Amino acid sequence: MYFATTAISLLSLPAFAIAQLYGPAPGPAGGATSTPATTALATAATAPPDTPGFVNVDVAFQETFTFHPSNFSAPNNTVVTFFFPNAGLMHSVTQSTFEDPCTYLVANSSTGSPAGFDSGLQENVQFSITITDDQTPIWFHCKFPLHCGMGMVGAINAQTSGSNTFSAFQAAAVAIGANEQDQSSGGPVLAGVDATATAAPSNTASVSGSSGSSGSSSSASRVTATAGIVSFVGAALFMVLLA
Ligand SMILES: *[C@@H]1O[C@H](CO)[C@@H](O)[C@H](O)[C@H]1NC(C)=O
Ligand SMILES: *[C@@H]1O[C@H](CO)[C@@H](O)[C@H](O)[C@H]1NC(C)=O
Ligand SMILES: *[C@@H]1O[C@H](CO)[C@@H](O)[C@H](O)[C@H]1NC(C)=O
Ligand SMILES: [Cu+2]
Repeated sequence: MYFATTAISLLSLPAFAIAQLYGPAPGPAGGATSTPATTALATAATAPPDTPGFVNVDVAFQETFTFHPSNFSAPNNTVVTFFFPNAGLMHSVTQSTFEDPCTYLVANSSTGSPAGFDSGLQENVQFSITITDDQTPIWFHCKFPLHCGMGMVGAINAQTSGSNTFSAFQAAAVAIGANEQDQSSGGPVLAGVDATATAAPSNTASVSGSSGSSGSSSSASRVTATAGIVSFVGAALFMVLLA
């Protein structure tokens, strides 16, 4: 109950408050809630800058329940790579539809539509999709319990005005809130509608699209990320002591 209430109010909190609430997994799913934070933090990865033909997205950007960027355009053949952190909490990149933001897009044999892409629940990996039709919006969410209902969703090539915007999609996810269906198992699924995943998530040192010079800056950002998370863990412990 506490978490559900928190979830609804998260969107109206300032970023630092969200960071303090971004803690261990709320439920037993994943089974890794006892992973020592200090071990997990050592290899946290952040998305390098985009290069032509490649878009890099942070999953759980700065320890918030968001993708960053969460709403962007990408022409045909763009490779979009999602960078999952290793911070003791799993996430996914799971295709859905505008109509059902927090529900995996299953294959439809009567229309011949393939299943949506799905990274499965992951941490400390990278997962890429390739845009195959830039004329149709691509909608996705994180399927870890409660995350979608907290607004952890994204859109690629969404309309910029009218009814089917990214804002409307995210609002629909938040309206579902804690009532989303449990779908934490399954994946990875190498498929997709208007974008296709071609390889399983993996923790590789180099990713297509990241430039050769990103190595040093990425270790610098790791240090920053570690310092930030250490302070948020400290703040969380403080809050526990107060409670
Ligand atoms: C989404 O991104 C597009 C650019 O791709 C932008 O034009 C639009 O205003 C954004 N919409 C929202 C709701 O942020
Ligand atoms: C498949 O598509 C048909 C026609 O659009 C629709 O009526 C049906 O509900 C879909 N089935 C599933 C499982 O989504
Ligand atoms: C991208 O590919 C789709 C599917 O083949 C096609 O319909 C669309 O016109 C292409 N977009 C551009 C800008 O050519
Ligand atoms: Cu998530």
